[in-house]
Amino acid sequence: MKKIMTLCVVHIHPHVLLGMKKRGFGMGRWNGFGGKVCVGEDIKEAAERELFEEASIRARDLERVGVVNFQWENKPDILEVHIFRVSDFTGEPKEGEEMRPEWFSVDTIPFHKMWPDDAHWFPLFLAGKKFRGDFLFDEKNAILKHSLFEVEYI
Ligand code: 8OG
Repeated sequence: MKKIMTLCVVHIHPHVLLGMKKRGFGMGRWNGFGGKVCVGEDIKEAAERELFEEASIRARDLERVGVVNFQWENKPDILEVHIFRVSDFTGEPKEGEEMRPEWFSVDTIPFHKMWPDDAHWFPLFLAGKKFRGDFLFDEKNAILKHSLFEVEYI
């Protein structure tokens, strides 16, 4: 089954806002803010809602820049993650039940405490590119196979 997910990375050069995931899937990793798309909302609305729920900020300018599929060996599910760049927002990032937000310089992004695919697509993200990708993980979340390419339109 395919699950559609969102992921917002606030990028106000030379900084990005990441959140430490405090519980559930991806716990202990820094990541952007996002989650599942609910019935009745479109993907962009879901991205805006999750950003507010997890970081207490409202996107004023968000653009979809990537779509990446994640699959695990011997598992039927496909996560289709829609990645958004947020380049303006209102409010103050605030810690919630799920995430602890923190600003990082683009030179010190903590890739060793992030999903392993992030080291692949973040450079494209930071360079302002649009991209599509596919990643296959093993049961320990190590990358077995991947493809990633720049696209003109997403
Ligand atoms: O609702 P939940 O917290 O489970 O949503 C998971 C979030 O994690 C969602 O924003 C999508 C995102 N996500 C994955 N896989 C990966 C990944 O491999 N890398 C990154 N950076 N984010 C991911 O589900």
